[in-house]
Amino acid sequence: MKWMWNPKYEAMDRENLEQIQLERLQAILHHAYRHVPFYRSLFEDRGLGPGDILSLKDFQEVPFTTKEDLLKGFPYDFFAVPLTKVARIHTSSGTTGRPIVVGYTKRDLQYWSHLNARVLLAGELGERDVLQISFNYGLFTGGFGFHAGAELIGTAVIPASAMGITRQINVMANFKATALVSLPSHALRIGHRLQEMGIDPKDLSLRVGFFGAEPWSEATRHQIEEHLSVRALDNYGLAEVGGPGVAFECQYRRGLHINEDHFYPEIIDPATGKVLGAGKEGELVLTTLAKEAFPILRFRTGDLTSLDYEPCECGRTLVRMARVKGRADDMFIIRGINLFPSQIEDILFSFKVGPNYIIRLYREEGLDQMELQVESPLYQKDEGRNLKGKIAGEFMDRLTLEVTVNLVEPGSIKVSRGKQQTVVDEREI
Ligand code: DLL
Repeated sequence: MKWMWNPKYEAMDRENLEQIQLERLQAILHHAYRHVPFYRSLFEDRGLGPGDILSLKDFQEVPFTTKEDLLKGFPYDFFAVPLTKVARIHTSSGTTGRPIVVGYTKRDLQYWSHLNARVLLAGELGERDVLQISFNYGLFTGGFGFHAGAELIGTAVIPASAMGITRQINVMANFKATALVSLPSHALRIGHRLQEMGIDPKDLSLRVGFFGAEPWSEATRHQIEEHLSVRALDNYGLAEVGGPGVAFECQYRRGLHINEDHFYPEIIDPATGKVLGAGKEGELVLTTLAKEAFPILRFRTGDLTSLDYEPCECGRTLVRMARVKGRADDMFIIRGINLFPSQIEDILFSFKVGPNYIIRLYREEGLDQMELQVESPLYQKDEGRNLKGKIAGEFMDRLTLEVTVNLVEPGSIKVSRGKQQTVVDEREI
């Protein structure tokens, strides 16, 4: 029970846990049915009532909710409480003006802070620690989510937020940060800059880092651990179900424990929607079990993983999800911003370019970069330079994303017969 924030739930035997899940599911189904017209019609279309779900197995009758559904409900259609009861609003990252808007009641915020405390305590964070949070404090869920969790534990928090790498390093060194919360790619950049500055990471006070919000690999973990002299732990979450605090690694690092008393996980075959058994890889589907403002039923996360129900050596019985293997759709994440190629296309095609283009993702000194190669008759002309600047400006305006635009000769981009491969990802994660 050491290093568990809520041992009662984190180490509960499965029979009791499933009973709690079922009771909470039934309550959330009623709540969603009563207060969100989308769910009411979803049920009615199938001739189902929320009272028809008598077991976890029955729950598989409930249709999925997708990102597209949520976008159609912009901004507040999925809120299950009036705005007077909403205490906080965040959004999913990576948007073209219509993000997925999520809300929290006071109680949701309380629960959320406990869930993040679980993540941090599993990394043995305590009152003696100084935690630097390098996630953006804003509409993104990362900064505020971890902040509240750390405050519960009683750790000294440095809300560094999104500032430049060198300033992050100065703060880290001067304030003697012992722990770091950031994107893994951000930690890599910090590591590279430390090398450039000739700073030995062992001279810093860092000992543990909590990284998430984008895919990363074991290879990246090794690099971060070496360059920053920290123990690196993975954590997973998404705005649609509340932000960070959904799943986290313990010190054994054999998968990420899902906070199952708050999120009911299923793995489905992304092509057929069929529920797959333990150990099978597929798309993660999540249902919130206790959210008041923004309950979500069977949300298709798009993230590919598998579930392992064997109890862990740490004593937690919470199921473990494997490190996210990739996406079931074509979403990609650049510097923590989630994007679909269609969003890039929307901006590109508001200019007279195309029809073919390539999105090249690569990394320079640890920093994600995006190059857009797009066909245009102006590719060798002076006006071309102007056009490139305008396109890049539009990306900055609409997505706060720095991109390099290169115009290429019309017809020079190879068109494939099947699904066009528009994203070339050269980043080693
Ligand atoms: O990224 C919430 C978060 C904040 C998680 C801070 C962890 C730490 P979104 O912006 O909605 O929310 O992006 C969610 O990011 O569906 C995954 O595709 C991806 N993702 C998040 N964590 C991981 C991870 C936050 N540990 C989307 N490994 C998710 C791989 C991750 N992918």
